[in-house]
Amino acid sequence: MSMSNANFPMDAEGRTYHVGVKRGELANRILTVGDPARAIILSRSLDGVNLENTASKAIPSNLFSFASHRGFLTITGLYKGVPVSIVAIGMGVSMMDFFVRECRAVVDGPMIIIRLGSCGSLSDATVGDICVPSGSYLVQRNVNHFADDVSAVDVAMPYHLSKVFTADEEIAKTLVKNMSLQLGSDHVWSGINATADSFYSSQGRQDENFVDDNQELFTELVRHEPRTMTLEMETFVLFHLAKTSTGAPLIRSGSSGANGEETLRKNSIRAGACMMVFAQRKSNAFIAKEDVIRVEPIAGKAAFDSLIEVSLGGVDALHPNGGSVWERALSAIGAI
Ligand code: R1P
Ligand code: URA
Repeated sequence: MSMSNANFPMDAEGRTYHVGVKRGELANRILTVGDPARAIILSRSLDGVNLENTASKAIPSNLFSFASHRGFLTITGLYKGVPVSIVAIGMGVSMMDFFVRECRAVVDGPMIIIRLGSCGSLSDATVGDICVPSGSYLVQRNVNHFADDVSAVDVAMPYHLSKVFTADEEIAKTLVKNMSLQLGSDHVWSGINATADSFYSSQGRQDENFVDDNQELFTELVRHEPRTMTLEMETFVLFHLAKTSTGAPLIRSGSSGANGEETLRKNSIRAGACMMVFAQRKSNAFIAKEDVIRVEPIAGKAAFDSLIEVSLGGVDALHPNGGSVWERALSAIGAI
């Protein structure tokens, strides 16, 4: 694969280096998940899928899909007549950074990105419940704390806790409403998420094979942010990049680069998240497979309903349908 532009590598076809997507393959509305198997399950809720002829682990043949050499899986189709994409990104903050930046680079106009992930619960939310964060902070292991020559400040802080970056308020409200309709409001929780840079030490898991100094981490998290509800590994980066996103260039005008670009308002990305509780960290319970199978598709429908309910402005502001992978499906339903 030959790439040009060391600053933002793309191949001759215009595919990005890691996610592997190019213009016209990604919709302005994206649902992102960690697990590729979850992406495939959710894709079964998209329009025109023939469930009888689709093996349970297969991507429905009427949908566009692309699996990148770095483990990202993109699936695009229509949901209730609206173009949407599902992107599975794997795990961790770097994967979220690759995903948001590379997707932003190939889509014209404003974007909505919702993450449907799994998490650990520090609140009373139990396994199988859904948590919708109104904001997220980052928990980072302070590696200097574990060095031989530690300063007083390093000793004091084995983990760094960032400020809270907020979800889009309308998206969060819409997610709570739609999740409550699907699962009952008793099973839907609001609060603040903590995104950790590891599944183990930075989420307070005890491991005798390593010195982690994390016995007091839960207490520290609640002291830092009393509304702390969940722990997972990506949402902070999504909210942070949405907050720092600039106005989206509309490349269809034929111009590129700083001169002559039409730009939309700042913060061209609106972001929200919802997580299924897989681990109850207070009781130490872990979700049963049957509960994952039950909750995933229902939560997926509520997330898709939310993704299309929030307005992104007129179609003129969105990525052009012409030449896109969803053009034929829109034309088949007479929408263009
Ligand atoms: C860890 O098991 C993974 O599960 C959570 C965490 O954020 C991390 O990626 O989310 P996903 O189920 O979406 O991957
Ligand atoms: N994902 C996480 O990151 N943590 C958990 O405890 C469960 C799922």
